[in-house]
Amino acid sequence: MPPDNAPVTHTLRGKILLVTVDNPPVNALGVDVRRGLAAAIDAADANDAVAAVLIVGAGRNFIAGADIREFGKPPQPPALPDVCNRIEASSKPVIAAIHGAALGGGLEVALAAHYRIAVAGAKLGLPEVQLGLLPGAGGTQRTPRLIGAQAALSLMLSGRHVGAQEALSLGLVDRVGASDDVLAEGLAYAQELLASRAPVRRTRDAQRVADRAAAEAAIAAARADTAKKSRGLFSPQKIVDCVEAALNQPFDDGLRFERQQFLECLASPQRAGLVHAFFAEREAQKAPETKAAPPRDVRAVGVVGGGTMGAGIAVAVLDAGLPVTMIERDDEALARGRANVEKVYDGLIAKGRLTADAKAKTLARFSGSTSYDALAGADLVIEAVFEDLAVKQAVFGELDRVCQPGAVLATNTSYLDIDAIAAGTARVQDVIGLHFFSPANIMKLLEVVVPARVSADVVATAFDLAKKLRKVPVRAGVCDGFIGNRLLAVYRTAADHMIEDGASPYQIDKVVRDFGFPMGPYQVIDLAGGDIGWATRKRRAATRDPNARYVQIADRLCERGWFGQKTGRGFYLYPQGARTGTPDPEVEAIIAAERTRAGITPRTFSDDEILRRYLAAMINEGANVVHERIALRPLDVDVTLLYGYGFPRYRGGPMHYADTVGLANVLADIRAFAKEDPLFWRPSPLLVELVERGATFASLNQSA
Ligand code: T1G
Ligand code: NAD
Repeated sequence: MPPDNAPVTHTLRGKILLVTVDNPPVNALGVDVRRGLAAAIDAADANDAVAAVLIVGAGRNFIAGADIREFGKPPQPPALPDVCNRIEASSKPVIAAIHGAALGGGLEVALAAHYRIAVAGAKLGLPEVQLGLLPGAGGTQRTPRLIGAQAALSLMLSGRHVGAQEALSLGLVDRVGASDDVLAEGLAYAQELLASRAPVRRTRDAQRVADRAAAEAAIAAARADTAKKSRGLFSPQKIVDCVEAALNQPFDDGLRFERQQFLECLASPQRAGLVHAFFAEREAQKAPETKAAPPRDVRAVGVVGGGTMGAGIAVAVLDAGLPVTMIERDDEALARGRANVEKVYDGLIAKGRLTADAKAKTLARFSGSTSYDALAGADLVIEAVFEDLAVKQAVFGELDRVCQPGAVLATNTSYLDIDAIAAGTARVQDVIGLHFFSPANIMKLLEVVVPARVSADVVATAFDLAKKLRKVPVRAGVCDGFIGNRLLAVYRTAADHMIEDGASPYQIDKVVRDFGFPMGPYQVIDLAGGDIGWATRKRRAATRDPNARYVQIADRLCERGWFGQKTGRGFYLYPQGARTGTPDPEVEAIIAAERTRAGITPRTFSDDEILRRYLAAMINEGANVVHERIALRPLDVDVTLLYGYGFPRYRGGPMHYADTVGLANVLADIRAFAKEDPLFWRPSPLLVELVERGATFASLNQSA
């Protein structure tokens, strides 16, 4: 009998052997859990007093999958496919009773069982594709047999979670419990099966994939779809290959084929990038202040400014179930602010994703005013007015006057000095930066910008709010552009230098897209509006280093009013409001004229050189923000670029990517580029130090 503190224990309940997986925090299938499960089935088979086996999870989940922390380490037997085969081969009926998460290997364990019951709140899924993997413990062979090829492919290629009722309708489970007491429901179901002399029923023998025509059509459709949509991802096609094997090969041959494909995915750098992203986004949510102080209670939120950001922020807060009070300058602007909020919900109704009734219920928590006194009861206020220091300081003066003691005062500024904004109040300890990204109700990233004199519980409150808004928070220090916009300014400048030196903006955009970004830098400018960057450049002109190279090409376009999609042309042409631009020969002519003005003889750039310069600029500035503790760890830079700037997730972020190409190589590139421009290409002291020590950025990712 295993010791009580073993991650898997079993005890006899009448004729049922109750097997409990208890491996906090999510019952991941680490080596001891795998051994415990196999041993439990052996014990059941060897004990005549046992007529059936019931597997449950302790805590909030059934089993959340393989232990992701074991990936990349030497494998320890038994492998999970063998454990699943052992469960399936049991001579006694095995029942899985599911609550919380049954994901990846956790669902595969349940599929290897002979019967499955789920209770309300359960979430079942095969999300391995999100980790660059595939269900490698029989999932690609058992799932199609149980629910058919089309449903299995949809589950495995999307990685989405399904609830108990949908799992029942799909055929993933046999029963949904009447109550959410998983143990009671599991035991009752096992009793019922025993009473009805239910036989051992092996999923490998299920026949849903036998409908060849349907299966072949589903496989062909999935193959075409992944070719179009997988954007460089490695494992989706392999999932389709495995389901095809399930259709065409005997179970054990299919299982061997699956194992081979799984091991190839495991060895792929994409798996390493996606697993890094998985843990990095969870680590980013742990700032020192969140451990030092509990968050303040936030039940009512104010938003000042109802423009692009204010409205999006209001929607994000409303969607989190909180009441919002919006403040605007005047009635007309307030009406515009409310209309901006309503527009989001009307859009959802038009797409059939929201009912008018639900919209009305949500907007019942929205109120607006032109008087700041309306914010007297707010626990937290987010300011999103014009990007002007004096305007913001005036707003914070008003907030200081009307807000209750202990209210958190946040600014959504993109670039301004938050210490200077706070200094205008008598409560600097309550002022913080909450930098949302447009559209604020969609973009997951939230830079929590920590000024010098803010109190720890205010920072903790910001992180807690991020969780409520389902955002991914990253702690950032105060500097021009914080983490994301600071890096953006540098790698965008590197791109501008290449254009003036001979590259085409269209070539650069293609190289960046081929690397995995959804858009290149010039498509992004056209989407966001060239006028925003132009205003920033003009604001910075007075303090710009006169020795620094300044490329004026974007200014030439803005002077013509070519701001991008919103004006029908920018770096690209957008005829009739097209969303995809076409290269513009007039832009190339302007670039040629600028080269002549700057006395530059253009040269050709290979795609490889463009990519190395673009990423070297990004990585080097990433190292600078870590060196200056604007970002506490390289993973904070990675999470920022992944969630706010389109960095391809399977590459893990710029700092993780730098480790994969080798910091010495990145530094060598920077030193080579510095020969032509030593002012722009100054190697980060941190990068130099790590290379000298033979260390990696990953070595700095310990808990903050
Ligand atoms: N392995 C190791 N640690 C895990 C883990 C896992 N599978 N899942 C979660 N954790 C840690 C996580 O890092 C965090 O740690 C804590 O648990 C709580 O997680 C062969 C190969 C289950 C829905 O992809 O989706 O099976 O930060 O903050 O919001 O086919 O975690 O506290 O130190 O996310 O309540 C497939 C991944 C694996 C599921 C819970 N499984 N996990 O969400 O908590 S591949 C998955 C989740 C596989 C087989 C293949 C979520 C959750 P810390 P959390 P949560
Ligand atoms: P916007 O021009 O769309 O909206 C600003 C709103 O503030 C206007 O509706 C205006 O009426 C209102 N306003 C101005 N002064 C006010 C006052 N004293 N009291 C109440 N309301 C007032 O601007 P935006 O794009 O929403 O940007 C707002 C802030 O968010 C800026 O600081 C900007 O830098 C920042 N930001 C913008 C983006 C973006 O992509 N647009 C992204 C992140 C952060």
